[in-house]
Amino acid sequence: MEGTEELLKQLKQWSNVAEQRIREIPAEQLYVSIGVLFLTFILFLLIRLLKRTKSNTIVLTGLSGSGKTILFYQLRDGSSHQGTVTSMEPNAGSFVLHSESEKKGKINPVCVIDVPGHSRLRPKLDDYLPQAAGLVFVVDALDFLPNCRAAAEYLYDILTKASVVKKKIPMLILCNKTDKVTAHTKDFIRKQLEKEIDKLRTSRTAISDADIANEYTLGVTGEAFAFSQCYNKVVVAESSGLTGEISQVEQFIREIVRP
Ligand SMILES: Nc1nc2c(ncn2[C@@H]2O[C@H](COP(=O)(O)OP(=O)(O)OP(=O)(O)O)[C@@H](O)[C@H]2O)c(=O)[nH]1
Ligand SMILES: [Mg+2]
Repeated sequence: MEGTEELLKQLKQWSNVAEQRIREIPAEQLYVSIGVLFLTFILFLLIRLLKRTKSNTIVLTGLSGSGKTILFYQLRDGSSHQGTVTSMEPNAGSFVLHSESEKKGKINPVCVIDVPGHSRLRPKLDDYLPQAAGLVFVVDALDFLPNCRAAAEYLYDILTKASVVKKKIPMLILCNKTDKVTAHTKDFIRKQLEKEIDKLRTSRTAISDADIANEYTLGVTGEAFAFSQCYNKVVVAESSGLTGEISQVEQFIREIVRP
């Protein structure tokens, strides 16, 4: 008991001395010190924030059968591994792109995640979006028209997700399977998807509030939808996972994850 009283007395004495010392400091000096402390704190927060946003993850998404897994193999091994089957689990790997494996010097690896397109497995995408630095939405350019609506719906869902909008995650719409002459061009695919999303916009905003799962709305009201109106950058490119023509997707990846 006596010990506690003694300690309290001592503490009071110390606080009095501290108060007196602070009073003795000129006001300007005090403000400068507080300012410096505040700035250091802000700088520390900024460094933490910048470090966290520097992700090297690229997420491959798109409908089932569009060619994500073959692209994953091409990026990693430079080979299509003689075909694939519908994926039941995401594929993930951190590697230096196969086309860069001959290059000298240290090259930063890329973490690529291939999320299956089956509707039951699509919710897995939400697990990877927080760490995504870029998104590649793969479209089957060969069998495009019958799947246009479904692709537009999936795209709409992704482009209105808070995790994509808030972080403005850049997206590449990759028209795959261009090795076949009957494949549609990327301009045709872009225009069709824009038209389809425009229709979706009207129908989805007409649904009652309770049913709306989309977190953000797309485009400019009163104007026809175009990808250029998106909060994040959306670009279109072509590829063939089968023949290994993947330079455009590699370029997109390397613009985000610097080698
Ligand atoms: N002609 C042609 N066929 C391709 C190309 N890329 C993929 N395919 C074929 O398309 C089919 C589907 O390819 P996958 O890579 O398994 O498709 P996926 O997007 O991973 O499909 P899920 O795993 O179901 O989401 C396979 O039979 C491939 O051989 C391409 O560039 N050209
Ligand atoms: Mg797959």
